Amino acid sequence: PQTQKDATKAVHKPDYDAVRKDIASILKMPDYDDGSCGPVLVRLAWHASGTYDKETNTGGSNGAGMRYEAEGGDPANAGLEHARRFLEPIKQKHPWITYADLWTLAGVVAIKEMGGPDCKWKPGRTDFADESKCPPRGRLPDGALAADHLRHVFYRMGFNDQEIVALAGAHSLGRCHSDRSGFEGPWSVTPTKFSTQYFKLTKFKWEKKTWEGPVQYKNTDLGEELMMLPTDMALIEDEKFLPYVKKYAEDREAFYSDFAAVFSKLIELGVTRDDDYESAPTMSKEAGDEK
Ligand code: CCH
Repeated sequence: PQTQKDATKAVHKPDYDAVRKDIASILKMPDYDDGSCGPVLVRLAWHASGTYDKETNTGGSNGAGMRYEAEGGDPANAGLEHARRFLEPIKQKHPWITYADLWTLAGVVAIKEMGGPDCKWKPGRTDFADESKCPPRGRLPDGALAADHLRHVFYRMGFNDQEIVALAGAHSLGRCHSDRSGFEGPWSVTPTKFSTQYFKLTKFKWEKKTWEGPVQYKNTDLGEELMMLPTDMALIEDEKFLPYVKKYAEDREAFYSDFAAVFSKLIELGVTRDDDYESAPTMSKEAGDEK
């Protein structure tokens, strides 16, 4: 039977499951994009984490530096103010959670709720008190570039070619907005469902879109104009990336489990905790040890 002491402990234990439920409850948003803010929450978690540099052990999701102009104002982060705004009522309701934990957890919950895998998540990130520790701008990838740029950026974080391709599969979700990145349109006809669609699309024929905007590729075989960025095309043009693209297009299980492993690794980059830190119940082991 539960003792008085256990009950008191339960009350004081941060209730991450309650936060997860509240995140799940705000995803459906009929007036926003394709009816869900899930994709932009995934992008928030990724951009919070993707500034990591393994040489200097700087950047990463710890700190929630995007709250400050130094990082939030990086043109690469345009549009993510919407994601942060959507999460603000949840922060107000659960003020004990740090922004850095909330943003990464929101990405994990959104992936799961949109039909994706369970990505391990562990709390314990802290928020910077000011912007002095924000990473320099320019560390996130530029969609206008090619394979060597992808390797430069993702090797800096400590990822390999297979992990780069697995992560890119998140582009089954969401869309580009001309007023944010300059690019326009979705990659998939089901942008609010986590799937292998992005990899299947590589079998299509893509041509340069004729428009005023930056170079992007288009295909209308599925009745709707879908898009690929130059960096997406790099995955099928590069002979080392291509085998993983083909594999993930055919093997859903492999993609889901590799994606879960690499996304968990991404959101752990640069995060350090006290040894005696008590893990969340959903965490069975240290994220990122799989590979
Ligand atoms: Fe991405 N991404 N991404 N991306 N991304 C954009 C949107 C999303 C690149 C460029 C862009 C990842 C990797 C890359 C998402 C998840 C991930 C946009 C449009 C560009 C440009 C932004 C806009 O206009 O709103 C490039 C380059 C790379 C290099 O690899 C990775 C890794 C992930 C996650 C694991 C998601 C989700 C979106 C949709 C956001 C939305 O608002 O719908």
